Amino acid sequence: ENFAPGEQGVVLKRLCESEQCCLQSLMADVLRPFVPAYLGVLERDGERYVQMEDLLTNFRSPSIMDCKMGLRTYLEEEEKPVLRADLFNKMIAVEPNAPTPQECARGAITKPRYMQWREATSSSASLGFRIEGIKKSDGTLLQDFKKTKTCKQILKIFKDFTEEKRCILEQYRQRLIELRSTLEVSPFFISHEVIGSSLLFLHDHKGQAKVWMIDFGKTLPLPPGQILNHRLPWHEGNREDGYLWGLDNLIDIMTEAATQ
Ligand code: 4IP
Ligand code: MN
Repeated sequence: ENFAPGEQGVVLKRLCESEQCCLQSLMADVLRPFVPAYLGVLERDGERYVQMEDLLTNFRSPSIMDCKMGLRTYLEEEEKPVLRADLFNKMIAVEPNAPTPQECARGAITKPRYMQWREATSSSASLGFRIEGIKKSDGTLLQDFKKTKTCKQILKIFKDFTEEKRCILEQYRQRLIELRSTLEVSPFFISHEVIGSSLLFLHDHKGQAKVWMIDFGKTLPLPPGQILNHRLPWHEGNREDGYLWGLDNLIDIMTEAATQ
């Protein structure tokens, strides 16, 4: 529901101001080669869309993996006491015993509670990233990763995803290492809290493999002068996101997959 069909090579995503701001600033940052090109705003049927480069166009029936980065996946300002039955239902669908007796009695939980449970049940809390979904080149969708938590499980998924092709795994590893060194010098990255953003992995049978940063709807600029480390633990108020810590762990697992 967030996307609309665009011209050849262009993705239309429902406009979100914080995302648009990020894409715009990223075009002038060292991170530019790691994000889809921003192509401006388009209005259609009263709805505004951000236009961006379609990353898939250079690939022939690509295999796609989305990894959500960071140890925290919701904004601190989302700490609202709103009780939501839909999130309670999503929780019990994965883990019937997860809610407390009080939560069961209410049949509802808050968003931070849901998001923290998602982080703890997956690898977000323990490794600083999690696998969200995979689409194989034949079109099969794999989305059952909500309980994928350990390095060993992730290693196996990386190997399955790449069919253990050394050349693919090695390109992914190289690209992630380049991304890390670029993030470490990026004026954009040091001054933004990056929440709920993903790394998009794409490879095809021609043997190309690449990674991009996507989804900046919850990436927010810090007040002037404030910076983040991106490797420190989060505590209420420090706004740390664990992005680089997660990337360190992701690179370690990709390296293991590439060297076995
Ligand atoms: C979803 O949980 C994802 O975290 C969504 O993030 C988030 O949207 C949803 O919040 C939350 O319910 P599951 O992945 O377990 O389904 P993303 O958009 O990155 O997939 P937000 O709005 O936080 O981006 P709600 O509030 O939309 O339900
Ligand atoms: Mn996403």
